[in-house]
Amino acid sequence: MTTLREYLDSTRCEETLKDLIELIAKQAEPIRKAFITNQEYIDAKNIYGETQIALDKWSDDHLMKVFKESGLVKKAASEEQPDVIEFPDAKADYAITIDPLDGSSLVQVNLAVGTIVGLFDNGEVMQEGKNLRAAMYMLYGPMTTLTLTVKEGVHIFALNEDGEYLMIKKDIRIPEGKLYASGALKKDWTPRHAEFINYLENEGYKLRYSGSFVADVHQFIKYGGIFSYPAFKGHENGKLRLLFEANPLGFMVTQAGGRISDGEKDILSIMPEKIDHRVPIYIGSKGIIEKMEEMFK
Ligand code: AHM
Ligand code: MG
Repeated sequence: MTTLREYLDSTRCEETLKDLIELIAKQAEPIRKAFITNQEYIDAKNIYGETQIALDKWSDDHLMKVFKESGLVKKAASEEQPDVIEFPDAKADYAITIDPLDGSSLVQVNLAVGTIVGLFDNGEVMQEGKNLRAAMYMLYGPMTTLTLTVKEGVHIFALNEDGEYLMIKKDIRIPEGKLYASGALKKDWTPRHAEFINYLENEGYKLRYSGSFVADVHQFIKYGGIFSYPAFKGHENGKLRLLFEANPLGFMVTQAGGRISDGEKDILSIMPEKIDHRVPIYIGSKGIIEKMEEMFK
């Protein structure tokens, strides 16, 4: 089986990018370990007598330390922090957008969560998603997997007992499957969103929604369909964030032949106005997203 390094060596990635991708992927192990030691929330001691902090904060601190020490990351924007972090000593020009632990409310019930990463190679984080150089996510489920694109297809690797990632799926293409998901309360949906969901149900689409965006999208990549977190009453821009959630996964899905839309246009062409920029999300199979955009006109 092809290891992550062997795969990276077969691509057009420069050495520093390969090193950075490997370094980030490796952090799945310490993050997974912290699931046990940091299970409860702030100001508590765990069974080993260590002081615990919320796992999403722990993952963020850990990853920022790794980025700083790597000397490869110039800037990072994290869902856990209000400002862009700069690493002035960096010798490379990579800029990272990261959701250290997406779906963190599910950690305490042992459902799949993940780390979502977008990688730019021109030192800036505030730019359109279509400029990403690479995107990746680690999913902590029964297996730890890494889904990766360096603009040469989308591939999935699984972490084995020796801490090595092995390729388990090559060149994923999203089929036109019949799954759907929608966030927000039904009573708060816009009329056009409600009408679209009604259409999907009449067409035989089955509901799949876990509360972890990265885990849900991972499922839609395999089976196809449409995941949404729409605009809803009092939240014209929905809940999910452009930089940390929409762009990296939208880029990934697009590389696999799917699409991401805000209901009207491609999300990857939106210029972020602030770090916390939110956006209504429709992501999944190309055909059904085109149908949705047509219905929304
Ligand atoms: P988080 O990054 O704080 O975990 O929030 C994002 C999560 C997504 O993973 C998920 O799709 C959504 O929020 C679930 O929201 P809700 O609880 O409103 O269904
Ligand atoms: Mg998140």
